[in-house]
Amino acid sequence: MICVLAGGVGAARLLRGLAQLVPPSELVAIGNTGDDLVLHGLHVSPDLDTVTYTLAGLADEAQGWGRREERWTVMEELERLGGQTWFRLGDRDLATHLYRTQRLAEGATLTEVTAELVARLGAPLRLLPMSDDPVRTRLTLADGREVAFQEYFVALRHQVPVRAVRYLGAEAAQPAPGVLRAIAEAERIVVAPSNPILSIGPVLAVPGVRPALAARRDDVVAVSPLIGGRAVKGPADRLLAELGHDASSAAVARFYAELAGTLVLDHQDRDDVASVQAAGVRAVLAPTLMSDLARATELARVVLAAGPASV
Ligand code: GDP
Ligand code: FO1
Ligand code: CA
Repeated sequence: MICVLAGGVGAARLLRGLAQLVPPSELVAIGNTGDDLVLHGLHVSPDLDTVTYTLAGLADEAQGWGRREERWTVMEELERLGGQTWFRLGDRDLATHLYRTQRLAEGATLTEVTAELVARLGAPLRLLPMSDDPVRTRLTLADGREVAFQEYFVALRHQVPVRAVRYLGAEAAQPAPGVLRAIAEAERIVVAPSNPILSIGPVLAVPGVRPALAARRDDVVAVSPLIGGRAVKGPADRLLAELGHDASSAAVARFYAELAGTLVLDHQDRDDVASVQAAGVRAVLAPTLMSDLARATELARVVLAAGPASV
Protein backbone atom coordinates (compact mmCIF):
# COMPACT_ATOMS: atom_id res chain seq x y z
CA MET A 1 0.00 0.00 0.00
CA ILE A 2 1.20 3.49 -0.89
CA CYS A 3 0.16 6.37 1.37
CA VAL A 4 0.25 9.96 0.08
CA LEU A 5 -0.02 13.17 2.13
CA ALA A 6 -2.09 15.36 -0.15
CA GLY A 7 -3.16 18.95 -0.69
CA GLY A 8 -4.93 19.98 -3.89
CA VAL A 9 -3.54 20.32 -7.42
CA GLY A 10 0.08 19.27 -6.85
CA ALA A 11 -1.08 16.14 -5.03
CA ALA A 12 -3.87 15.35 -7.48
CA ARG A 13 -1.43 15.37 -10.41
CA LEU A 14 0.99 12.97 -8.70
CA LEU A 15 -1.86 10.74 -7.51
CA ARG A 16 -3.12 10.45 -11.06
CA GLY A 17 0.30 9.17 -12.06
CA LEU A 18 0.43 6.79 -9.10
CA ALA A 19 -3.04 5.48 -10.00
CA GLN A 20 -1.56 4.28 -13.31
CA LEU A 21 0.84 2.05 -11.36
CA VAL A 22 -0.97 1.10 -8.14
CA PRO A 23 -4.40 -0.60 -7.81
CA PRO A 24 -7.14 1.53 -6.15
CA SER A 25 -7.25 -0.56 -2.97
CA GLU A 26 -3.48 -0.02 -2.52
CA LEU A 27 -3.46 3.77 -3.01
CA VAL A 28 -4.41 5.79 0.07
CA ALA A 29 -4.33 9.59 0.19
CA ILE A 30 -4.57 11.59 3.42
CA GLY A 31 -6.18 14.87 2.41
CA ASN A 32 -5.87 18.38 3.81
CA THR A 33 -9.05 19.85 5.27
CA GLY A 34 -7.51 23.13 6.51
CA ASP A 35 -8.98 24.84 3.40
CA ASP A 36 -12.54 23.77 4.24
CA LEU A 37 -15.25 26.38 4.64
CA VAL A 38 -18.97 26.68 5.20
CA LEU A 39 -20.68 28.84 2.59
CA HIS A 40 -24.45 29.20 2.05
CA GLY A 41 -24.70 26.66 4.88
CA LEU A 42 -22.78 24.13 2.75
CA HIS A 43 -19.62 22.28 3.80
CA VAL A 44 -17.01 22.74 1.05
CA SER A 45 -13.77 20.67 1.12
CA PRO A 46 -11.71 22.06 -1.79
CA ASP A 47 -8.65 19.83 -1.50
CA LEU A 48 -10.62 16.60 -1.03
CA ASP A 49 -12.72 17.57 -4.05
CA THR A 50 -9.70 18.48 -6.20
CA VAL A 51 -8.23 15.02 -5.57
CA THR A 52 -11.56 13.26 -6.14
CA TYR A 53 -12.48 15.16 -9.31
CA THR A 54 -8.96 14.87 -10.80
CA LEU A 55 -8.70 11.13 -10.25
CA ALA A 56 -12.22 10.60 -11.54
CA GLY A 57 -11.31 12.55 -14.69
CA LEU A 58 -13.94 15.19 -13.86
CA ALA A 59 -11.72 18.13 -12.89
CA ASP A 60 -11.33 21.44 -14.67
CA GLU A 61 -7.56 21.04 -14.82
CA ALA A 62 -6.91 24.34 -16.59
CA GLN A 63 -8.66 26.28 -13.84
CA GLY A 64 -7.15 24.15 -11.03
CA TRP A 65 -10.38 23.67 -9.09
CA GLY A 66 -13.97 22.60 -9.65
CA ARG A 67 -15.60 20.48 -12.35
CA ARG A 68 -15.06 20.53 -16.10
CA GLU A 69 -18.10 21.15 -18.29
CA GLU A 70 -19.37 23.23 -15.40
CA ARG A 71 -22.42 25.50 -15.54
CA TRP A 72 -23.00 28.57 -13.41
CA THR A 73 -26.79 29.00 -13.30
CA VAL A 74 -26.97 29.12 -9.52
CA MET A 75 -24.14 31.69 -9.20
CA GLU A 76 -25.77 33.90 -11.86
CA GLU A 77 -29.08 33.91 -10.00
CA LEU A 78 -27.32 34.42 -6.66
CA GLU A 79 -25.51 37.41 -8.13
CA ARG A 80 -28.87 38.85 -9.22
CA LEU A 81 -30.07 38.47 -5.62
CA GLY A 82 -26.99 40.18 -4.26
CA GLY A 83 -25.86 36.99 -2.48
CA GLN A 84 -22.26 35.95 -1.79
CA THR A 85 -20.51 35.09 -5.05
CA TRP A 86 -16.85 35.81 -4.23
CA PHE A 87 -16.25 32.05 -3.89
CA ARG A 88 -17.81 30.54 -6.99
CA LEU A 89 -19.59 27.21 -6.69
CA GLY A 90 -20.57 25.76 -10.07
CA ASP A 91 -23.83 23.84 -10.54
CA ARG A 92 -22.19 20.40 -10.75
CA ASP A 93 -19.80 21.18 -7.89
CA LEU A 94 -22.77 22.32 -5.77
CA ALA A 95 -24.23 18.82 -5.90
CA THR A 96 -21.11 17.57 -4.09
CA HIS A 97 -21.52 20.16 -1.33
CA LEU A 98 -25.25 19.50 -1.00
CA TYR A 99 -24.56 15.77 -0.70
CA ARG A 100 -21.72 16.24 1.84
CA THR A 101 -23.68 18.69 3.97
CA GLN A 102 -26.81 16.53 4.08
CA ARG A 103 -24.85 13.40 5.02
CA LEU A 104 -22.95 15.28 7.75
CA ALA A 105 -26.29 16.57 9.10
CA GLU A 106 -27.51 12.96 9.21
CA GLY A 107 -24.56 12.14 11.46
CA ALA A 108 -22.15 10.63 8.94
CA THR A 109 -18.47 11.47 9.46
CA LEU A 110 -16.41 13.36 6.89
CA THR A 111 -14.44 10.13 6.40
CA GLU A 112 -17.64 8.26 5.49
CA VAL A 113 -18.97 10.98 3.19
CA THR A 114 -15.60 11.31 1.43
CA ALA A 115 -15.53 7.54 0.77
CA GLU A 116 -19.06 7.74 -0.66
CA LEU A 117 -18.16 10.62 -2.98
CA VAL A 118 -14.97 8.88 -4.14
CA ALA A 119 -16.91 5.67 -4.90
CA ARG A 120 -19.85 7.36 -6.64
CA LEU A 121 -17.70 9.67 -8.75
CA GLY A 122 -15.37 6.80 -9.64
CA ALA A 123 -11.97 7.97 -8.36
CA PRO A 124 -9.53 5.01 -8.23
CA LEU A 125 -8.11 5.46 -4.73
CA ARG A 126 -8.94 5.53 -1.00
CA LEU A 127 -9.14 9.12 0.24
CA LEU A 128 -9.10 9.84 3.97
CA PRO A 129 -9.57 13.36 5.33
CA MET A 130 -6.74 14.06 7.79
CA SER A 131 -9.34 14.45 10.55
CA ASP A 132 -13.10 14.30 11.08
CA ASP A 133 -12.72 17.24 13.46
CA PRO A 134 -12.58 20.81 12.16
CA VAL A 135 -9.09 22.23 11.55
CA ARG A 136 -9.02 25.65 9.89
CA THR A 137 -5.94 27.32 8.44
CA ARG A 138 -5.72 30.99 9.41
CA LEU A 139 -3.18 33.57 8.30
CA THR A 140 -1.90 36.66 10.06
CA LEU A 141 -1.17 39.33 7.45
CA ALA A 142 1.69 41.81 7.66
CA ASP A 143 -0.80 44.48 8.84
CA GLY A 144 -1.67 42.27 11.86
CA ARG A 145 -5.14 41.25 10.62
CA GLU A 146 -5.97 37.53 10.83
CA VAL A 147 -7.99 36.03 7.96
CA ALA A 148 -9.43 32.63 7.09
CA PHE A 149 -7.66 30.57 4.42
CA GLN A 150 -10.08 31.26 1.58
CA GLU A 151 -10.21 34.97 2.38
CA TYR A 152 -6.42 35.01 1.85
CA PHE A 153 -6.40 32.67 -1.14
CA VAL A 154 -9.46 33.77 -3.10
CA ALA A 155 -10.69 37.15 -1.83
CA LEU A 156 -7.17 38.62 -1.48
CA ARG A 157 -5.80 36.45 -4.37
CA HIS A 158 -2.82 35.55 -2.09
CA GLN A 159 -1.28 38.90 -3.08
CA VAL A 160 -0.70 40.11 0.49
CA PRO A 161 2.34 39.48 2.71
CA VAL A 162 1.86 36.95 5.51
CA ARG A 163 3.47 37.10 8.94
CA ALA A 164 2.22 33.84 10.49
CA VAL A 165 0.05 30.78 9.83
CA ARG A 166 -1.84 28.67 12.35
CA TYR A 167 -4.11 25.65 12.11
CA LEU A 168 -7.07 26.46 14.34
CA GLY A 169 -8.50 23.38 16.08
CA ALA A 170 -5.51 21.17 15.29
CA GLU A 171 -4.48 20.55 18.92
CA ALA A 172 -7.92 19.16 19.76
CA ALA A 173 -8.34 17.22 16.51
CA GLN A 174 -7.97 13.45 16.26
CA PRO A 175 -6.54 11.83 13.16
CA ALA A 176 -9.38 10.34 11.11
CA PRO A 177 -9.88 6.58 11.36
CA GLY A 178 -7.28 4.78 9.28
CA VAL A 179 -4.83 7.70 9.02
CA LEU A 180 -2.20 6.53 11.53
CA ARG A 181 -2.60 2.93 10.40
CA ALA A 182 -2.04 3.88 6.76
CA ILE A 183 1.18 5.68 7.74
CA ALA A 184 2.32 2.75 9.91
CA GLU A 185 1.57 0.06 7.33
CA ALA A 186 2.42 1.66 3.98
CA GLU A 187 5.33 0.29 1.98
CA ARG A 188 6.05 3.85 0.85
CA ILE A 189 4.80 7.16 2.24
CA VAL A 190 4.84 10.07 -0.19
CA VAL A 191 4.64 13.75 0.70
CA ALA A 192 3.07 15.18 -2.46
CA PRO A 193 4.48 18.32 -4.14
CA SER A 194 1.84 20.39 -2.38
CA ASN A 195 2.28 23.72 -0.62
CA PRO A 196 4.34 22.76 2.49
CA ILE A 197 2.80 25.43 4.70
CA LEU A 198 -0.79 25.63 3.46
CA SER A 199 -1.47 22.04 2.35
CA ILE A 200 0.93 19.68 4.18
CA GLY A 201 1.33 21.84 7.32
CA PRO A 202 -2.27 21.24 8.44
CA VAL A 203 -1.91 17.45 8.01
CA LEU A 204 1.31 17.50 10.07
CA ALA A 205 -0.44 19.57 12.76
CA VAL A 206 -2.94 16.80 13.53
CA PRO A 207 -1.70 15.16 16.75
CA GLY A 208 0.01 11.83 16.12
CA VAL A 209 0.79 12.37 12.45
CA ARG A 210 4.31 13.77 12.87
CA PRO A 211 5.55 11.02 15.21
CA ALA A 212 3.95 8.37 12.98
CA LEU A 213 5.87 9.75 9.99
CA ALA A 214 9.11 10.19 11.92
CA ALA A 215 8.92 6.50 12.87
CA ARG A 216 8.80 5.65 9.13
CA ARG A 217 11.31 8.31 8.02
CA ASP A 218 13.38 5.94 5.85
CA ASP A 219 10.29 5.09 3.81
CA VAL A 220 9.02 8.67 3.47
CA VAL A 221 9.73 10.34 0.12
CA ALA A 222 8.81 14.01 -0.31
CA VAL A 223 8.54 15.68 -3.71
CA SER A 224 9.49 19.35 -3.91
CA PRO A 225 6.73 21.67 -5.15
CA LEU A 226 9.36 24.19 -6.27
CA ILE A 227 11.09 24.06 -9.65
CA GLY A 228 13.99 26.45 -10.15
CA GLY A 229 13.15 27.89 -6.74
CA ARG A 230 9.65 28.87 -7.86
CA ALA A 231 6.20 27.45 -7.28
CA VAL A 232 4.60 25.97 -10.41
CA LYS A 233 1.52 27.88 -9.30
CA GLY A 234 0.28 29.55 -6.13
CA PRO A 235 2.13 31.24 -3.28
CA ALA A 236 4.37 28.42 -1.94
CA ASP A 237 7.64 30.17 -2.84
CA ARG A 238 6.58 33.53 -1.43
CA LEU A 239 5.10 32.03 1.75
CA LEU A 240 8.23 29.99 2.48
CA ALA A 241 10.30 33.16 2.18
CA GLU A 242 7.88 35.28 4.24
CA LEU A 243 7.88 32.73 7.06
CA GLY A 244 11.67 32.65 7.31
CA HIS A 245 12.55 29.69 5.10
CA ASP A 246 14.24 30.06 1.71
CA ALA A 247 12.25 29.66 -1.45
CA SER A 248 14.27 26.63 -2.53
CA SER A 249 14.10 22.87 -2.67
CA ALA A 250 16.88 22.83 -0.07
CA ALA A 251 14.56 24.70 2.30
CA VAL A 252 11.79 22.19 1.52
CA ALA A 253 14.24 19.40 2.50
CA ARG A 254 14.99 21.17 5.80
CA PHE A 255 11.25 21.72 6.39
CA TYR A 256 10.58 17.96 6.12
CA ALA A 257 13.96 16.69 7.40
CA GLU A 258 12.57 15.09 10.58
CA LEU A 259 9.95 13.13 8.63
CA ALA A 260 11.30 12.42 5.18
CA GLY A 261 14.50 10.48 4.46
CA THR A 262 14.38 11.36 0.75
CA LEU A 263 13.51 14.42 -1.34
CA VAL A 264 12.80 14.23 -5.07
CA LEU A 265 13.73 17.56 -6.64
CA ASP A 266 13.86 18.84 -10.17
CA HIS A 267 16.99 18.70 -12.34
CA GLN A 268 16.76 22.50 -12.49
CA ASP A 269 17.54 22.52 -8.75
CA ARG A 270 20.65 20.34 -9.00
CA ASP A 271 22.65 23.07 -7.24
CA ASP A 272 20.52 22.40 -4.12
CA VAL A 273 21.65 18.76 -3.81
CA ALA A 274 24.55 19.46 -1.44
CA SER A 275 22.30 21.49 0.89
CA VAL A 276 19.63 18.79 0.82
CA GLN A 277 22.23 16.20 1.81
CA ALA A 278 23.62 18.54 4.47
CA ALA A 279 20.14 18.44 6.03
CA GLY A 280 20.48 14.64 6.30
CA VAL A 281 18.07 14.02 3.43
CA ARG A 282 18.85 11.86 0.36
CA ALA A 283 18.42 13.83 -2.85
CA VAL A 284 16.95 12.27 -6.00
CA LEU A 285 16.95 14.40 -9.16
CA ALA A 286 14.13 13.91 -11.68
CA PRO A 287 11.94 15.87 -14.07
CA THR A 288 9.17 16.96 -11.68
CA LEU A 289 6.90 19.07 -13.91
CA MET A 290 3.71 17.00 -14.38
CA SER A 291 2.42 18.78 -17.48
CA ASP A 292 0.59 15.66 -18.68
CA LEU A 293 -0.36 12.19 -17.47
CA ALA A 294 2.73 10.54 -19.00
CA ARG A 295 5.06 12.90 -17.09
CA ALA A 296 3.06 12.45 -13.88
CA THR A 297 3.34 8.67 -14.28
CA GLU A 298 7.11 8.94 -14.81
CA LEU A 299 7.43 10.99 -11.62
CA ALA A 300 5.27 8.43 -9.80
CA ARG A 301 7.71 5.72 -10.95
CA VAL A 302 10.65 7.73 -9.59
CA VAL A 303 8.86 8.19 -6.26
CA LEU A 304 8.22 4.45 -5.93
CA ALA A 305 11.83 3.66 -6.79
CA ALA A 306 13.32 6.39 -4.55
CA GLY A 307 14.25 5.71 -0.96
CA PRO A 308 16.35 2.86 0.40
CA ALA A 309 14.07 0.06 -0.89
CA SER A 310 12.11 0.48 -4.10
CA VAL A 311 8.46 -0.68 -4.06
P1 GDP B 1 -3.74 23.54 -3.96
O1 GDP B 1 -4.23 23.05 -2.65
O2 GDP B 1 -4.69 23.30 -5.07
O3 GDP B 1 -3.16 24.91 -3.93
O4 GDP B 1 -2.57 22.56 -4.33
P2 GDP B 1 -1.32 21.89 -3.59
O5 GDP B 1 -0.96 22.52 -2.32
O6 GDP B 1 -1.48 20.42 -3.65
O7 GDP B 1 -0.28 22.21 -4.68
C1 GDP B 1 0.22 23.49 -4.91
C2 GDP B 1 1.69 23.30 -5.15
O8 GDP B 1 1.84 22.31 -6.16
C3 GDP B 1 2.36 24.53 -5.66
O9 GDP B 1 3.34 24.90 -4.73
C4 GDP B 1 3.01 24.09 -6.97
O10 GDP B 1 4.31 24.56 -7.11
C5 GDP B 1 2.99 22.58 -6.89
N1 GDP B 1 2.84 21.93 -8.18
C6 GDP B 1 1.79 22.01 -9.01
N2 GDP B 1 2.03 21.30 -10.13
C7 GDP B 1 3.27 20.76 -9.97
C8 GDP B 1 4.09 19.94 -10.80
O11 GDP B 1 3.72 19.55 -11.90
N3 GDP B 1 5.31 19.59 -10.31
C9 GDP B 1 5.75 20.02 -9.09
N4 GDP B 1 6.96 19.65 -8.69
N5 GDP B 1 5.01 20.80 -8.29
C10 GDP B 1 3.78 21.16 -8.73
N1 FO1 C 1 -10.49 29.39 -6.15
C1 FO1 C 1 -10.58 30.64 -6.63
O1 FO1 C 1 -9.55 31.28 -6.87
N2 FO1 C 1 -11.82 31.23 -6.85
C2 FO1 C 1 -12.97 30.56 -6.60
O2 FO1 C 1 -14.06 31.12 -6.81
C3 FO1 C 1 -12.89 29.22 -6.13
C4 FO1 C 1 -14.01 28.45 -5.91
C5 FO1 C 1 -13.88 27.11 -5.52
C6 FO1 C 1 -14.99 26.30 -5.37
C7 FO1 C 1 -14.87 24.98 -5.00
C8 FO1 C 1 -13.59 24.45 -4.75
O3 FO1 C 1 -13.45 23.16 -4.39
C9 FO1 C 1 -12.46 25.24 -4.90
C10 FO1 C 1 -12.59 26.58 -5.29
N3 FO1 C 1 -11.46 27.38 -5.45
C11 FO1 C 1 -11.60 28.66 -5.91
C12 FO1 C 1 -10.13 26.86 -5.15
C13 FO1 C 1 -9.86 26.92 -3.65
O4 FO1 C 1 -9.58 28.23 -3.22
C14 FO1 C 1 -8.70 26.04 -3.26
O5 FO1 C 1 -8.75 25.90 -1.87
C15 FO1 C 1 -7.37 26.60 -3.72
O6 FO1 C 1 -7.05 25.98 -4.93
C16 FO1 C 1 -6.24 26.36 -2.75
O7 FO1 C 1 -6.23 25.06 -2.30
CA1 CA D 1 -5.32 23.57 -0.83
